Amino acid sequence: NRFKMPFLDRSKLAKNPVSIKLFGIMSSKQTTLCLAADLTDSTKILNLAEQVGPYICALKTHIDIVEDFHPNLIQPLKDIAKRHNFVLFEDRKFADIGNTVEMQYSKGIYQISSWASLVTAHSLTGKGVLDAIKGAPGNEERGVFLLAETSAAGSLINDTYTKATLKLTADYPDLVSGIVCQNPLFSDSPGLIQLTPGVKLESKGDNLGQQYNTPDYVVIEKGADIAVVGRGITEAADPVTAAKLYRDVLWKAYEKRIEN
Ligand code: BMP
Repeated sequence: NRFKMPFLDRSKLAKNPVSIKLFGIMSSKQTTLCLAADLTDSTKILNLAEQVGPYICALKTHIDIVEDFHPNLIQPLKDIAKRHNFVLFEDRKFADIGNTVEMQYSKGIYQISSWASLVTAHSLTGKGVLDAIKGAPGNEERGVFLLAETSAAGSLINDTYTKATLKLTADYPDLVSGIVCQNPLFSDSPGLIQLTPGVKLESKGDNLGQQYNTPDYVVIEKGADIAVVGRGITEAADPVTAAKLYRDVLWKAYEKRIEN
């Protein structure tokens, strides 16, 4: 099963090109850390990306929170991602009918499909979302992380929804990179990546329902392959030291998990 398999072995079983790339980056840079760069200022995002670039496998954005957004932000962000070898990941959580998603993904001021190798989507509206992302113009290399669970307290997602999401995933092996979830929902399908947000070394949550677990717990007990860390890094006194620390702790947990 995937919990005991090294990433490089799993990359051979992955069908999505971005997953294959991610497994390679994770192995060579020895990092499973995805930074949630939830900052509202372009320059701050670029500076942070440059500084923590060596320690992350992916940089996750919410591009619609950037107050001074200009398309000029994208090229330098792509350059930094290339130089430090990490993947750009827009956490758009698409959830509309396919036709609307296609436009949201490729048009408007953000033109997400032209720069983000990875995006998130809700499975709520079914296969149309995936068909839209698959067929829209933009970068050839694209992957989707489908939300099967959330870290939010009181989430309306239930077991039936989670199971149906996994079933949908199976129909799009070449498009779906992985699943966003909190529990080890799939032990087979080693080509799929488990992405787990709500990760922090300390603190139990925020006042808006976020629920945190520690890096060790999510990787060893809950099967996380990639851990998303936002405020644990962005709000640390020294974000670069914090990123290094999260990277090290997460990687040790992964090594412990695959150890026989
Ligand atoms: P933080 O570590 O600061 O709580 O940030 C978590 C990030 O992960 C946010 O960008 C949020 O949108 C995202 N996220 C989450 O927290 N829980 C989920 O279930 C899914 C998410 O994408």
